Amino acid sequence: MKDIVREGHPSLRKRAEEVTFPLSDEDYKLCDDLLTYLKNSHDPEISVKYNLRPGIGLAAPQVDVSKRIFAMHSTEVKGEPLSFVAINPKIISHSVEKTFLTSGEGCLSVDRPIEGYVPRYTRISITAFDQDGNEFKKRLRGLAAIAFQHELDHLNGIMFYDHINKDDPFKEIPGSIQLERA
Ligand code: SB7
Ligand code: NI
Repeated sequence: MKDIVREGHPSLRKRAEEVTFPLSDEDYKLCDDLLTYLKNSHDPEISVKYNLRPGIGLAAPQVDVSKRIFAMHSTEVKGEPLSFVAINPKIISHSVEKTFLTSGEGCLSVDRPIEGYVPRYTRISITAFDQDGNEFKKRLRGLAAIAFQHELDHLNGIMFYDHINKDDPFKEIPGSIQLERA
């Protein structure tokens, strides 16, 4: 897999292309690589050896592939372990309630810390396709929902800081609950 591209790279600002099935061998491998990267980034030995920053998600445009694919992997989220690849993902419904991480968001494609609240839906229902072309549905909430929305934004050329209030980054977000990261 190619290196993670950083802010200023045009792939991060494009709308990524819909994927068709069956996947090409190349796309199939890309899915594996995205998920493997995330798993490795959580491994204490591998992450140190290869200098990987831990991430809970990684989207294809971040490795300069402008396609609607991302992976998510987290052990932080309560309940079932969260680890999947999402192809042509969609949010089919969402709560009115919003949420935000009190510590803000970060991005593997952004090397500088950017502070401020990023409003997200607290609960979302999503559909996506897996690597074999099977559609699946999930309900996500809290950190998992936040991460999914962060990744979906990458497929639409949106960066997390686009959502931060420029005049007052820590301005209260109406109708929202705050989420503290463990
Ligand atoms: C904080 C970090 C992430 C999502 C939500 C809150 C993901 C960081 C890794 N990424 O750059 C993935 O696009
Ligand atoms: Ni990101």
